[in-house]
Amino acid sequence: MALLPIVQYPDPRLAAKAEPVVVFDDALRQLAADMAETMYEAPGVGLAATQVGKLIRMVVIDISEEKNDLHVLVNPEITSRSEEIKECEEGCLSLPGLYEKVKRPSFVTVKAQDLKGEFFEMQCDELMSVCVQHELDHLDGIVFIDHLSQLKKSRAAAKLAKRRKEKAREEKAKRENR
Ligand code: K1U
Ligand code: ZN
Repeated sequence: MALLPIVQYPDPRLAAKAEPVVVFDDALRQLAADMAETMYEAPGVGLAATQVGKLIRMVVIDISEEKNDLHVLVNPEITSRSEEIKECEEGCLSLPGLYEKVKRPSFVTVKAQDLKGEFFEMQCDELMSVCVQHELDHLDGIVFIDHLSQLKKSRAAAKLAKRRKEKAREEKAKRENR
């Protein structure tokens, strides 16, 4: 297994539409295992293949406290969305440290394939619903701040840039004090 580098916003790969998976082989299973390890290590509750620079339609999700309930969704599609909308705070491993409220349907049904190509369906609510919608957006080149108004998005991007500058400064100071 291997930890994979996570592509950081505004890398243009995050804005690309991912291609459907057509071959269900050992290489796909290895990528899913590496993505899961990367997600657990980050730590995060989801990760899309797009975020590790692979433009294929696969995501991994585990929202359990114990980190023992891994879902791998290949070629996922939302087949129904509730009319009810809920606003939840979201984060993203490609925009670390940034948290913003996003409005999305409260409940969704997702159809996907597993690593053998078998179809399954998931009814999602609460954090699973938010996470599934967030991860599926990544496969369509959408990041969570794209759901904000232009003004809020520019403020969020500025906040992220400021945070990155501060972090770089802190790391430089740490290196110089060594
Ligand atoms: O797609 C990603 O970058 C993963 C993202 C998923 C997500 C989180 C919250 C709302 C919507 C989507 C993350 O996991 S960000 C990290 C995070 O929020 C978290 C980390 C550890 C435990 C719980 C949450
Ligand atoms: Zn994300």
